[in-house]
Amino acid sequence: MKLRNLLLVTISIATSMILAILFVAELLRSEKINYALYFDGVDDYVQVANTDVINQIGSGDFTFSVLVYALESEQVRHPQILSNRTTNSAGFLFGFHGRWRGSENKIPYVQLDNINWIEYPNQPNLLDGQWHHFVARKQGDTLTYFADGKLVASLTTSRIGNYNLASEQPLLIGWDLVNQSQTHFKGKIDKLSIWNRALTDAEIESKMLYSLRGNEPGLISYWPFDEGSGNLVRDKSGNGNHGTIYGGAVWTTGWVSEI
Ligand SMILES: [Ca+2]
Ligand SMILES: [Ca+2]
Repeated sequence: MKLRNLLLVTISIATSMILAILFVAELLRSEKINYALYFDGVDDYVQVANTDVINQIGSGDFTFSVLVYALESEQVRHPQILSNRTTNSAGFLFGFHGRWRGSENKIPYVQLDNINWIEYPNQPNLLDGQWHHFVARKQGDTLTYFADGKLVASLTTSRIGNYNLASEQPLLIGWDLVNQSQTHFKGKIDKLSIWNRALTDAEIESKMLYSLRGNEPGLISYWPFDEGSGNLVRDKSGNGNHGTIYGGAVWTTGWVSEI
């Protein structure tokens, strides 16, 4: 083989290898894109048809976890993240309550048994145009809230412990069917998960909720919101609790670690 041909073959092989490396790098990059779902605050929501997602919890322990990116000034009065209410006293709410009793911002909370469990001062503002992590945990008679991994409030009563949050209403993300005009959330929702056990303080502080595998003990639904297209929101827990997008909620960039 002449030197010139050898050189051409070498260049050709090298080019192919570089292209292959670039192709693999692009594949890896595209798999790492973290999407979220953007709700318009008007008529967007996601419905999970299987009521067993919540009903299997009954009056047992639970943990709800979500990452949100939103502005309070753009919200209706009580924007919700999760709900399954059929009436004020059947089902639950997990989201934000309007300013109340002198609070300076909307209050991250849970409603159980027709009670808004929010009687504490200095509520954290999670609707300030940055990503925030909000967790609500029920353990026995105690309901505890965590903002960005830090415990911010804890309430204890048998009324919390005894309440069964099951209902006949499918689970909704971003809206509440009972208070339709005042509950559409406006902003991004990412990495939403539901557990049928009380996560420990350490688990919540560890940021494990930012990168779940899907097979963690007690995880009964996990929506990473990474589809990036289409109207299906897949449950990565393996339990098949997929959601359907209504109202035209759009895919957008998700939580990013540097924030
Ligand atoms: Ca995501
Ligand atoms: Ca819409």
